[in-house]
Amino acid sequence: MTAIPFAISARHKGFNRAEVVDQNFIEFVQLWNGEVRAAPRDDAAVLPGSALDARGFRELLESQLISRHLDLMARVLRVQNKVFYTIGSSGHEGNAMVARLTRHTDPAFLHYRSGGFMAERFRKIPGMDPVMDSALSFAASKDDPASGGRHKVWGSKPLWVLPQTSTIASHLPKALGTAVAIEQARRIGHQLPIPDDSITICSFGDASSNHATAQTAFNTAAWTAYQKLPAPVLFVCEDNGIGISVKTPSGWVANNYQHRANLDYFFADGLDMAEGYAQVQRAVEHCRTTRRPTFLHLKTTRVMGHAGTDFEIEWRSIEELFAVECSDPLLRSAGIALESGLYSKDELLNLYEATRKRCFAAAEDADSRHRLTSLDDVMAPLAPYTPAAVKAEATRADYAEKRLAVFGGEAKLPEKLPPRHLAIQIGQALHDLLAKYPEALLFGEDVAQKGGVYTVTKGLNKTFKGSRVFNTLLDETMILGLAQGYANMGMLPMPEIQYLAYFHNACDQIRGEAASLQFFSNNQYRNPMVMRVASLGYQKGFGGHFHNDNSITALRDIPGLVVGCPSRGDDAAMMLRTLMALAKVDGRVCAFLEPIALYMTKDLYEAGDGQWQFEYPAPDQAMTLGEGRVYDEAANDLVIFTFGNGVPMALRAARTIEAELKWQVRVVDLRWLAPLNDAFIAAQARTAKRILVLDEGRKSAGVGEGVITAIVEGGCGATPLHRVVGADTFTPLAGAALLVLPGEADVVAAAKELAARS
Ligand SMILES: Cc1ncc(C[n+]2csc(CCOP(=O)(O)OP(=O)(O)O)c2C)c(N)n1
Ligand SMILES: [Mg+2]
Repeated sequence: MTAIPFAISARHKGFNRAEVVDQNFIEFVQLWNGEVRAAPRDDAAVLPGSALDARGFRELLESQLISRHLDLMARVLRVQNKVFYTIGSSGHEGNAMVARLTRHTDPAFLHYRSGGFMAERFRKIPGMDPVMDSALSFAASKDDPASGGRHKVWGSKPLWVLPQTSTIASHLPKALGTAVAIEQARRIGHQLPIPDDSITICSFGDASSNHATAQTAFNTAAWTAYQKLPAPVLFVCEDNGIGISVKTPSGWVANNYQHRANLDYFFADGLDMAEGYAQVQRAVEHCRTTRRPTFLHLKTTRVMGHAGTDFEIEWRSIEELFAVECSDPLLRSAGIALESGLYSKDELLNLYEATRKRCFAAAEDADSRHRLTSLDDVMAPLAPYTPAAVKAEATRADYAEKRLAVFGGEAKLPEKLPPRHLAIQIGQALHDLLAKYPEALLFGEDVAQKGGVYTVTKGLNKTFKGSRVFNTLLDETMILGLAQGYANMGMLPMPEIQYLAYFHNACDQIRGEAASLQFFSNNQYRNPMVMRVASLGYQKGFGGHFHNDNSITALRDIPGLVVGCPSRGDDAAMMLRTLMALAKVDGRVCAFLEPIALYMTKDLYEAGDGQWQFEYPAPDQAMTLGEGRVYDEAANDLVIFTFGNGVPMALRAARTIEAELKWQVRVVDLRWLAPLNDAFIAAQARTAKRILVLDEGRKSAGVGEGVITAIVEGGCGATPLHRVVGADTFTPLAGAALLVLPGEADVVAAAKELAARS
């Protein structure tokens, strides 16, 4: 190995380390006086002892240089407002080896320092141009093929690079989920969009490896392999020894992962392609052939700081900076190029400058293209909705044979049976949907043999078997990561979250990840799913806050997410059909909130009246997104807007109000909580003399706030209005719970208050 002259970097004490790194390369080549050790232009075995041949090395070097010059270009053009992102890949260009040794059909979930990887992967499809495509992304151009100008992401539809968010480690669960899905497809007879022996690649930094979201993926990968189940994921930890300004303790990554059972550790020198290539190759081959989770510890460095805004010279010593800059892998690559005789000094410098020119030219071209200039343009891929196709899909009932088999004959079809309550009808609807969609999967904690805590999923595991209905390990982040993985592979996942309170510790998997994929990929990638969540308060079985969480605020503001909440069994069945159709047709991420307290509710007014049981809707029945249910449309003395537990509560209160105030009361079940149907709400409000908003959630940031806004903005702000809503508190155990949640008496009292006002 040619020694890298420390003196080169040391002579540059400038503030702009990008310029220093750039100059280092040029001077390194100019001053190189090593010996040419291989026969010049020897195409085979250029690098003694290396698996790399001449062509391989040339192409990798070219990819590394493209990545480097994209970084350098970004630093220059950022200040001219032609480029809007300066987190670079400099020092990590060795990851190009991972791209070369894998296939473009191996789904990749990449660290933000993946310029080298991308440039190399672009070679896999002739005619693609990594420089122009990347420049368009840097410039936030509408023509950016990855995100349509929404973000600088590493992404490509033809190259199977699913764009990632900046939330470090958040992509590890879905990368593992995709690996699990690749294997599970065979077991459920699902045709994969990629070859059966594909692996997934997931890269991240050394500091990120400590994150809880990374750890859950490592743990689940090992948990899977421990049971001898395949999980062909290649975790690539790009270890540059630092996270922004915090150093990773020396040796920590190796120490932490070298001996983890069922996570097979490999090391590769990403700073030196002569050494590293065969090491990366071993890891990739191990992952592909054994189908075991593989941890590739790739040694990298970080030159030019964390981002363009990171002036390292302000917070670390110049000696340390010099040392880091001397470990620049491009200097090592230049050394290999020269000592192998593959390039003369002039040829190498010419290539270096030609690549610079190419990157600047592409950037100038990108700067002249369209940008996103209207809100409609920005939002176009966020929440696709094709109502006619969704309706056709939701009401498609061409699976009669399968239904007969699942339910056990004509007479046992649920629509032929007497009216039933919510839990039963959700179970029946899930049977129907698993019959309708062979690619649908249902999974979560305790959902299989036990049928869930409330037996809603009872029988599904028996009917559809363990590869379609199964228990997961106890980890909500991973449940939702798995869901994204299955969806990435074209399946229709229905993950269950056991209680709404426990959604919150995995919220980012929906908020930051699943719901954002269509947006950041310009709708080229979709991860459709229907997440079922046992939700809300008032239940008599389990008390206390965590089984009675009444806040859906964390779901309401997630862009693009659909949230539905039925109050009765027939609505639940029809809503589920629509949600699955939204997922299938438009790729939407959906949440289905099941009010636990209504699971077993059979009666409405009096014990034994059976009035909260309904006939199961035939499979060609569904409801439209946003369509509410109105009880007593003609009544207008008082209109109560509500959802979930509030619906039967409002209907009971309405009886008292009718008796005591002689008002005709209309109850409006919103059913869809996100997006709220503002037009529907306003239309109902317009014909109301008085309005109550009954929201079982909390006062702050609850659904009620949205309903009132829709009423006011719909022009009905002058109508006497009152809100009945939960308190801003956690829910206590036992009877005290009813002090914080709205009750029937509160609804009646609120109506009387309105009466006193008018
Ligand atoms: C969840 C989360 N927390 C914090 C950040 C801010 N942040 C961005 S990069 C970074 C350091 C990551 O270091 P490392 O994983 O070693 O990657 P490197 O940048 O060194 O390649 C931090 C803290 C983030 N993006 N996401
Ligand atoms: Mg790091």
